[in-house]
Amino acid sequence: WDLETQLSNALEQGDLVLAYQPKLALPDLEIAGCEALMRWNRPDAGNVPPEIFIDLAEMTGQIDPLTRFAFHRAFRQLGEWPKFLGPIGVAVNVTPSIVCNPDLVDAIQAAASSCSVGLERLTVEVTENALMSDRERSHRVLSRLRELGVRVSIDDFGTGHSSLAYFKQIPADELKIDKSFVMNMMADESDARIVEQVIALGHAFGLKVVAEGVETAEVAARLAAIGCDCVQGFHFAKPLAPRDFPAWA
Ligand code: G
Ligand code: MN
Repeated sequence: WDLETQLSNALEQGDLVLAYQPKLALPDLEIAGCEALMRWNRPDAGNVPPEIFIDLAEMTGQIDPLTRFAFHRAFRQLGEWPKFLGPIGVAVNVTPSIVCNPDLVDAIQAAASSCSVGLERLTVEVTENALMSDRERSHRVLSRLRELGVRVSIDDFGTGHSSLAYFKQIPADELKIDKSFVMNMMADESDARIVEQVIALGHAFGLKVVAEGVETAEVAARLAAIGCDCVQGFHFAKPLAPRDFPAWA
């Protein structure tokens, strides 16, 4: 109850911010883009983890303004970063209720045009479960976004409830292998095999494959060896404050 009230004030007070974690292309580790991750800094009470406040926002109807804020802030950020970064793209996460809502398309278009950013610089990340909650509507929204040039990424792949029957018609450009498989792949050969086969599956369907949760150089090297397209994780960078991103780059 307390958090719910605080969350509605947090947006207005500027306590919700985006951190940016780089996505790097293998094998050269060029910056392929970044993922915007929302953080809630409570001045006197410490941070609330995103798993908690995003779920809370989804349950209390506050996810809509939060998502609009994320798109707008992320687009604005692209315009604020120094030119040497080039026209890098940004990925924004959307929840189950949002991906089924046709208003998403208008909100994204409005945010992009008010910041003069092309839609081809945006990736929308959506989990398998979000897609499965209302297949028809999410399919329609994502297909429309792709027509406009937005990339679609299936997040946390391998942990949700999608089936192969649905997979073959998923309107997506990218698969992100869930970090639970990636983090363990040097210790657990089963995880390594899953990662390898998901890469093959993604490529068979013309998708780029990203491994998230890359925490060591060994994992990065192995991913490069088995043909993964992109890596993201603490080994390269934690989610960074906006001004730290160009410094890191
Ligand atoms: O589900 P999604 O991929 O959007 O989750 C991203 C979350 O994973 C972020 O909260 C981010 O801080 C975290 N994360 C990013 N890289 C790593 C990593 O290398 N290891 C771990 N344990 N978590 C990570
Ligand atoms: Mn994500």
